[in-house]
Amino acid sequence: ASAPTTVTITGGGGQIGYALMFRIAAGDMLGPDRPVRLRLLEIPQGMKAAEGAALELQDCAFPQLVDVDVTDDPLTAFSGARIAMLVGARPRSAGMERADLLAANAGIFGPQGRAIGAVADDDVRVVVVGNPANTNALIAAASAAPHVPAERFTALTRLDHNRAVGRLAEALQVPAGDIEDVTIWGNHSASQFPDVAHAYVREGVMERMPVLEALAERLGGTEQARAWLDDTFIPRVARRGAEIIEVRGSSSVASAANAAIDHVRDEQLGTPGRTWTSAAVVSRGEYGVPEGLVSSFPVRSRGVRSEGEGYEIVEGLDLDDRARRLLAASVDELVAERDAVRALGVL
Ligand code: NAX
Repeated sequence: ASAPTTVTITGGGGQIGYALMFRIAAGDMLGPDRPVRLRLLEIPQGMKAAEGAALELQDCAFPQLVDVDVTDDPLTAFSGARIAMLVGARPRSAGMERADLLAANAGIFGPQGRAIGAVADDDVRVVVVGNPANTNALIAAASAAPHVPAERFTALTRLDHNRAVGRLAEALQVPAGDIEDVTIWGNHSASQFPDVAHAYVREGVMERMPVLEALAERLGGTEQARAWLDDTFIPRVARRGAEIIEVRGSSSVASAANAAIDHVRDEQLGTPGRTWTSAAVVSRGEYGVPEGLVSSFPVRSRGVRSEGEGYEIVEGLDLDDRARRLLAASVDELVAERDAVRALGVL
């Protein structure tokens, strides 16, 4: 058997942590034949919940789960971590200003980034789930430098991506697995731009039809399809988190954990065929997104077998004026978040 892969989950006593760890231990993320060691990081108030979850993990007797540690010390939690899933964050409380929220989270993601730089595996991959995810990833990456290259840090927009796929599948009455090459651009926030201009619906083994054409067929014309995208699809995807809270009475948990698993699995094992998915990764200036920002892009991975492999931005897609405007608006928000963090002296 191969050596166990160490996966560190922060916020292991929280809701998403609870929904994540059983699926990881069951092999849903790295495959059924890769042994896993889980490390759960919590703050003192969350330790009991995480310890209880660890007891339940033992009671599952998962064949691939080698060990579970629960700790409130980042240096212990990230020691040897190959995969770090940063879920625990400071939520926005009533009346909290954006600058206070960013400062509180800088106080979490700065030290965690430093700990990752100090003790994680040389080839660690980090995904930030805790909000504001893009900017928290930026802070963690800056804090891990120079030990870990910034490209190893990503933020989760796969839930937005999966939500967009789900909406299209529903509208077109096809299985979600038949929708390909949707893109989420920008920030994981209401300003995100879910883009279907390059997306297809698979029809049989060899055929695929542009989503826009399929929508036009169903809705009675291209104009109707465009109106549906602008007035229904984009706002509903961007506001889906709020919709879940309204209907369910609690925020997205299982779907968020599922998206985090999809994100890590596709990076580690590779995206299928020539299709792509969405993830927030460090920009090198692609599509006019300022260098260094952590923004959502269309990405592919051929899997991580050696250092430096992982998500790569799909380049060369044509963006029309409307798409450029929508992306720029979300990027402006990322710039404002980065500048607010800089003003705090964090970056
Ligand atoms: P919970 O409040 O249930 O759990 C968070 C846990 O993190 C708590 O147990 C808390 O004690 C712990 N924690 C806080 N600070 C910590 C620190 N410094 N080190 C370690 N642990 C710490 O929230 P949950 O529902 O699990 O959501 C977690 C985060 O995911 C939130 O920030 C939430 O906004 C974010 N989300 C991000 C999504 C995305 O797509 N990127 C979607 C779902 C979710 O909203």
